[in-house]
Amino acid sequence: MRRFVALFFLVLGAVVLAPLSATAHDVVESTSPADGTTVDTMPSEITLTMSDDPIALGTQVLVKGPAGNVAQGDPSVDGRVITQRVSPDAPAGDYVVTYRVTSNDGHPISGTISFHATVGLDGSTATQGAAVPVTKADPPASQSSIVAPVVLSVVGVLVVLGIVIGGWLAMRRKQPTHS
Ligand SMILES: [Cu+2]
Repeated sequence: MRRFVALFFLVLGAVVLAPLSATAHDVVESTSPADGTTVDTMPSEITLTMSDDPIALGTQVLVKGPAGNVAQGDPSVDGRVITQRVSPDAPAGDYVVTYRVTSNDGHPISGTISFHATVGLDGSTATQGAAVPVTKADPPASQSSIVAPVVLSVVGVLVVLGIVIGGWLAMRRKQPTHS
């Protein structure tokens, strides 16, 4: 019985702790340019600073403006910072940066930031146009990834508890009674 109790708590611990260790995935802490801002001159590179070192594999950054996507070459990953170079032909105007990054825990993170450049790298100018819709880095995914494992943990514990108690009762019942 003592071994049985020890095994039960071992399984219980594994069920409760395993999902919790996988809940914290990285977020984009800051960007340059910052989301929703106006910059005087179009930057020659866009940077995203993550909360932890991302996995370089699968990193994608698009910089879409009046002339389409002006991202030049592949993004580079240096520690927590992802850098995307911008074409020297990038005009002034409204830009939407769409990123897809592989979090340290292997989860993909995607989102967009927007900014306005008053002067382009090509020397053109643009007054601020209509507000560009801003989408924050996937909050529904991060919320569900915290709630779901906790719910699964509780369900898992109840299932394990049921199996253990049921098994124990069945074993007791099967034992021959001494008359
Ligand atoms: Cu994650």
